[in-house]
Amino acid sequence: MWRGRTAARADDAPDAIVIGAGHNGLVAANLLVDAGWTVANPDRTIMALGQRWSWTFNYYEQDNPAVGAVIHNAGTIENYPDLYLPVNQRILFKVESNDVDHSFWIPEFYFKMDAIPGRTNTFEVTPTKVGTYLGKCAELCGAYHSQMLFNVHVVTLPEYYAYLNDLKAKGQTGEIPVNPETTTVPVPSAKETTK
Ligand SMILES: [Cu+2]
Repeated sequence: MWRGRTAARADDAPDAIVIGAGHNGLVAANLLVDAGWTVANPDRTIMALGQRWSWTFNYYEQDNPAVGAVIHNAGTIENYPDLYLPVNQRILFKVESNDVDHSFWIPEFYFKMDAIPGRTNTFEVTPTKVGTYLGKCAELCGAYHSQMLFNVHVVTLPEYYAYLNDLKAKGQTGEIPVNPETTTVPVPSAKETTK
């Protein structure tokens, strides 16, 4: 198990603290974590599901009276999904793939984790700064790999709940599970012809 801080900044304040269990104890750029490893009592649990070529996020808030449901948000090539994270909360991530190897990457967290079909990789992160960041796929996964972007919003806990309750009101409840049968995010025809 390792505990890493982001690289030193001028104000010496990391954007996030990442905790994981590695095979070799290195704070490596591409950390692989054994399936089944879990953080004890995380504040929040979120699944990041990669597929060609976007991300789906599931927020497991069914036991939390402030939300009371699993909430999902799925992106497409044309509409990058948002990922909301509450500041100063310990967030357990489960990283999954529907099809090929992807890699969940938030460059400003100095961390990425592979999304591999058939296994669950986990890590814990505690964002420590409110802000907006860009997330990416760090594993070349096909024609639209570079479109696998997502917007990361580190917000206060009340703002996080407000966001999830907004999605709940829109009917985005229930888990979108790993499902290799629904692998490919539709490619818009306009983009197809321009590539
Ligand atoms: Cu990818």
